[in-house]
Amino acid sequence: MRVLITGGAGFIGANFVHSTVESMPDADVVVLDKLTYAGNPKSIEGLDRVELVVGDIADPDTVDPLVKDADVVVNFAAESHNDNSLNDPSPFIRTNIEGTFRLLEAVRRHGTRFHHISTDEVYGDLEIGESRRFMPGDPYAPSSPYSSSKGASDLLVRAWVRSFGVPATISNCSNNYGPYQHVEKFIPRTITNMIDGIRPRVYGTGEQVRDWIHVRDHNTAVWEIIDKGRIGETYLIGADGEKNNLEVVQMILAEFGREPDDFDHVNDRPGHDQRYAIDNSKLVEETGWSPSFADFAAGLHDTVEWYKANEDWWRPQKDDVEAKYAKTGQ
Ligand code: NAD
Ligand code: TDX
Repeated sequence: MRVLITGGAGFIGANFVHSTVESMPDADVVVLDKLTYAGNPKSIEGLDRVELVVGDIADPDTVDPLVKDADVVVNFAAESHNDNSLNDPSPFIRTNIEGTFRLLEAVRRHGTRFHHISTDEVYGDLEIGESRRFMPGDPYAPSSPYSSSKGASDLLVRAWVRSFGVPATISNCSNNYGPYQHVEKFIPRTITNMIDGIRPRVYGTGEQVRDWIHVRDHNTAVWEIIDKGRIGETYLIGADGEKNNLEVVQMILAEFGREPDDFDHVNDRPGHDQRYAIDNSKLVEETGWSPSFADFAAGLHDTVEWYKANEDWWRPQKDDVEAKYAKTGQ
């Protein structure tokens, strides 16, 4: 089996490449990745049966021959950071919308199985304290240029299934954590700040809730959907991991033996989504999937250890990221 993994040098894609070669001895993997600031070839270095092609999903001449040779295409490639989308939305439109369109046109030509990776942020946000969680049929109500571009990409996939019979599925997952995540994101930023002796930065009140899932659990769910999911369907991936940002920062402070108030409140994110929470019952009922990293504290501890042990991986990104945040007072 030949698997084309777009965005396979990024955080979730690289973890997916690792778990695919570990669990599928008959799979050959081709990674198509533009190696933007967020892509790091070191994340997939030295793996057998993995070929890296450096290129853009929005370039049809690059995409077509790779899709032609693939049995399945899994699309992780995206601009993925909300804060960046507030500073400059344009790459989000090109990669997330036009890039998905180009992939869809190629899978339409070649009849290739396509799985599109998306986010729970397409549904907007929930109120802190309410019990409701996102369901697959909820209306789209994205808040940021990032989440609206992901919402647009999902709608293209749905239309290509309905109008052209493209064999595609979509998954919308909650916040991932684990190894190989770029230090611009909340958990790795906080961990690497601690390593560098910088106090963690909490946007606004810090009462916002995210539904954390270990990246390995996200990826086992993706393979379950590729194997057992119904074409044209949307599956929500989440592992009952709701925590507010203050709780997460305080757990990381405790990992470093620091006091629970040893952090700073900084400028809030404009349009900051308040709460995400996933109802995963459709995924569980249809595929039998269950998470293996149910203990967030243990998963977070392992993640802290990974960043301590892999400073050579993240160090080159760190100064640029902090310089960018300094401009917005964050
Ligand atoms: P990431 O930013 O770490 O990685 C994205 C990868 O895509 C990078 O390797 C980058 O070089 C590559 N890329 C960007 N533009 C490209 C282009 N035009 N052509 C080819 N490659 C390109 O992102 P991530 O956190 O791994 O997210 C992967 C996917 O999962 C995204 O679609 C994102 O929306 C979705 N998602 C992420 C999370 C999360 O918590 N990180 C949660 C739910 C869904
Ligand atoms: O330093 C920080 N301090 C802070 O309080 C940073 C970087 C973030 N935050 C807050 C903002 C959010 O409430 O932490 C929360 C998480 O922030 P991010 O890591 O930027 O993630 P989020 O905006 O929730 O989006 C993530 O999950 C959904 C991914 O980046 C998206 O790609 C995915 O779709």
